[in-house]
Amino acid sequence: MSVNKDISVVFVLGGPGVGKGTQCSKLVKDFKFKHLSAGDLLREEQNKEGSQYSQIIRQHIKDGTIVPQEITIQLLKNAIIRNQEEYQKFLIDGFPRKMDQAVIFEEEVIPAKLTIFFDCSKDIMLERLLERSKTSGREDDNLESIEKRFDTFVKTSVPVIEYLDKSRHIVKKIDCSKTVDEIYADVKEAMKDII
Ligand code: UP5
Ligand code: MG
Repeated sequence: MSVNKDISVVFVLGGPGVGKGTQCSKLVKDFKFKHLSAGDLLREEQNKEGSQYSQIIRQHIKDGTIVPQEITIQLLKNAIIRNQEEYQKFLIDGFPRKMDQAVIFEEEVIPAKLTIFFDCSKDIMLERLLERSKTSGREDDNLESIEKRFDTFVKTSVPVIEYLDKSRHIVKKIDCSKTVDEIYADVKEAMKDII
């Protein structure tokens, strides 16, 4: 089966802990979006009994590096296909975060209509992640992994956002240093043509 070309895809990008998942959860309460977090799909695959990818996913997540694109793209593509009868609009959270992923996904799955880029300082993201680490149970919510995730974001993922902005002209940047509700108001404004 293939992806229906009539669906709309929005990439939701930004550094670790900036609030991508939080804002996507608010959007799905108010609008009919399917929220697909690449990180959540990878964690689910990692924990699946008998998955041949468990080890490789676990290692990359712990090291804050990017899982090979073919694994993540296949998981996303399958999830879109499973949901495209019910949903017309998809929030793809935390993907693409490496150039090869961006190019292959847009060529072989579907081009995105819009990219929301959540931006705030590293200090704020760190504070949010350390707070979340008290309860999240995530294997990468520790200082060592968090530093590596920041490093990968700056070196590998920021160039993808620049590419989507300068070459594809589909990026809207949102200041995420504010409260959840203030940010959400800006998100709705940035997405008004799609919601
Ligand atoms: N919070 C949120 N907004 C707030 C606000 N305005 N004010 C105060 N607090 C706020 O939020 C983080 C915390 O902050 C929460 O406690 C929240 O309540 C609070 P959240 O919404 O969870 O932030 P989010 O941006 O979703 O952070 P997350 O940790 O999920 O981002 P990452 O990008 O680091 O994680 P992800 O799950 O996307 O990826 C994990 C790993 O998977 C990657 O490091 C990588 O190894 C792998 N991966 C790939 O290899 N390929 C991919 O394509 C995707 C992931
Ligand atoms: Mg998240």
